[in-house]
Amino acid sequence: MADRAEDDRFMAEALTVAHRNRGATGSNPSVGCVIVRDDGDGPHIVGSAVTAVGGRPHAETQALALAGDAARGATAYVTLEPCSHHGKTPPCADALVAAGVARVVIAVTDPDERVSGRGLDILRDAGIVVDTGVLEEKGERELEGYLMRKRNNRPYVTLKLAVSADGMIGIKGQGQIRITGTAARDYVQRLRAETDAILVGIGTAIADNPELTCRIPGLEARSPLRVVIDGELDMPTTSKLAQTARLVPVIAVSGREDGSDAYAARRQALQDLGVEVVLCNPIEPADLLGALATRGVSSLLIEGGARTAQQFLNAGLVDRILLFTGPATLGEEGVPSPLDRHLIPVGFTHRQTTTLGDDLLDTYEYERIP
Ligand code: AOF
Ligand code: ZN
Repeated sequence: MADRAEDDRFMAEALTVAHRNRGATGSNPSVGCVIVRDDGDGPHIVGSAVTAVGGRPHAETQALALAGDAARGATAYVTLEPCSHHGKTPPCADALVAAGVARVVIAVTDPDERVSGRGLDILRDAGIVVDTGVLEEKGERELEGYLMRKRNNRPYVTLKLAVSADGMIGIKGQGQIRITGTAARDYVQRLRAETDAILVGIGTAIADNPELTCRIPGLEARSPLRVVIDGELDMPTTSKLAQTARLVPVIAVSGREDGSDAYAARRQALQDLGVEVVLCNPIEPADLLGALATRGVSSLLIEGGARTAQQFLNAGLVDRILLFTGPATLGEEGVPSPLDRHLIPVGFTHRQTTTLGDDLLDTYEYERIP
């Protein structure tokens, strides 16, 4: 008999394992697999793995390799339905069957049209006991980017805003203003590492000259793809973004070429530095998200500024808001934020408040009607 509490406990462990490579598995979801056996002395983990950086090998084959013979008769906890397709690797469902696993517990079934339900069939046809929907809601959260891209052909969009106590995001003409403290900035750095792509408008790219990379020691390689909405291609060639484009990719999304020599020259100069120029006219949030999804981007973090945030909010294309509120007051010189703790757009539900040093982090999620 399956023990509900035990299933929840090991699926929670599989979800923790899955989280390790979030944002680092390309277009593949980061899946966790934990193999557990019980020889009468209580359950213990004999193999545990996450989808490899880059997306392959998948989680199950690695966990099975670690378990070896101990996988025979064991239970495998997997956060996503094991694959059934011959893609770049053979099907994980076949590998679970070959290893003699007795039971497979799954959080979320796979919407990938090559898999969807067939992974379950392979397992059941081989006589394996299959239980789905264990910690499904948590699983859906962990896989939110992948699921959004598969179901809606767009990335899951998180809007991050840092506002002063009086609801300002900065001071005009003063570049990057310190609104939040180190704990909040560390949090954002970590978030960047877990996200596929990051987006800012050209106003922010010029005013703040941000690098938008992850600078946590050891996680530099997890910096996201950097995307700038840059209608006229005004990104300075001297900006940190342009200067580091060969190290961490940068896309400038521009309106259609205006035919002028000056535009062509700006474009060439950026391309010479390694910036990829993507034409999109008009630059509509929905089209932009579709183009990013086609490139395999499953999660997008919007980091500014006010205009870009407003554009995506107006289009109904923000799924989560992370609102950092610092203690300082910026006063009349400030640039007002499109939202603050007292003014949250309709449709968003407050999820939690966390204290980070002297700052508050409020999380809101858009409630979609299924
Ligand atoms: C699994 N375990 O760890 C992951 C899975 O391009 P491929 O051949 O690697 O296939 C990508 C698909 O594999 C992806 O869309 C999803 O259905 C599945 N991902 N499956 O069994 C894993 N990451
Ligand atoms: Zn697989």
